[in-house]
Amino acid sequence: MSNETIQVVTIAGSDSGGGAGAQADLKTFQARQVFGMSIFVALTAQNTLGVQAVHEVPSAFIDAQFQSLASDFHIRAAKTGMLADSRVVRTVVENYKKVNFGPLIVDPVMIAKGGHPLLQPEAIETIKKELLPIATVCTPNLPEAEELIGKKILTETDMMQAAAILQNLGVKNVIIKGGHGTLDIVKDFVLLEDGTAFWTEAKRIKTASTHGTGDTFSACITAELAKGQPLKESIITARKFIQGAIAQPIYVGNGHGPTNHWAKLDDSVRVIEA
Ligand code: PXL
Repeated sequence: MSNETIQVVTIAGSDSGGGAGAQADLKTFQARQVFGMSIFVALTAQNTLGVQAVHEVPSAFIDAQFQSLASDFHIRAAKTGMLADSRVVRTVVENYKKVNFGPLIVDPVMIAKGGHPLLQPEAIETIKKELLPIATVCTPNLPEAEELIGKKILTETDMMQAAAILQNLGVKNVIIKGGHGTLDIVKDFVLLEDGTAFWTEAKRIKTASTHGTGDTFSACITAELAKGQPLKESIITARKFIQGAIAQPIYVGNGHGPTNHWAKLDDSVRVIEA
């Protein structure tokens, strides 16, 4: 029978180094047993030391990729990663509204681990006004959440307020990731559509190999949702997957290495109802 196998798509940039971007998403989809597809919106020449060049994909070719997938496959969930600029954000939003790709997970990627910008600052408003209102889940880290709400996030109360502000922009569910903080325990705050909230917490792992962490986390949520898991369980599974992918190292490159997509779920992650 056609199209019964669970299919998902990442709408993202290519990381030639294989640790982040669409490559991290596709590896995560494979590890989580869903069939992964990709719509490339930008290409990076990149390794673990940094981003050496960026090449954007023309809108007509982004349209063509959407049409190719929409005309053949049954995609049950989608995610976005690097979107480069306003033109790309708008092209993705217009296409997404025309197709039926299921829930949309928006990882608002802004800068690469080494500091190279992956989103033009002018695109932040477009993300807020046009992309977040059609998103099911948004997964900013602390610096991204600060850019989106326009203020500093210093405390747990600030994280809770940031999630509420983002939900008011139209995204149904918000995860504020705490990994860019400094505490030994990393806490993420999750605000769900029905107003309930919870925290996840896990030990910080001292490592330079965290390239592609956000991509891997959001790709895992996408995979679990596509399999029919409820959102809360999908988020907890993704937190266990990324904890494992950071804690069970692989050794690739000389800089910020990738996470391990072969890793087993790390059950040390705790869930605290808010
Ligand atoms: O990890 C965020 C990210 C997403 N997409 C691409 C990237 C990166 C980080 O480097 O290169 C293409």
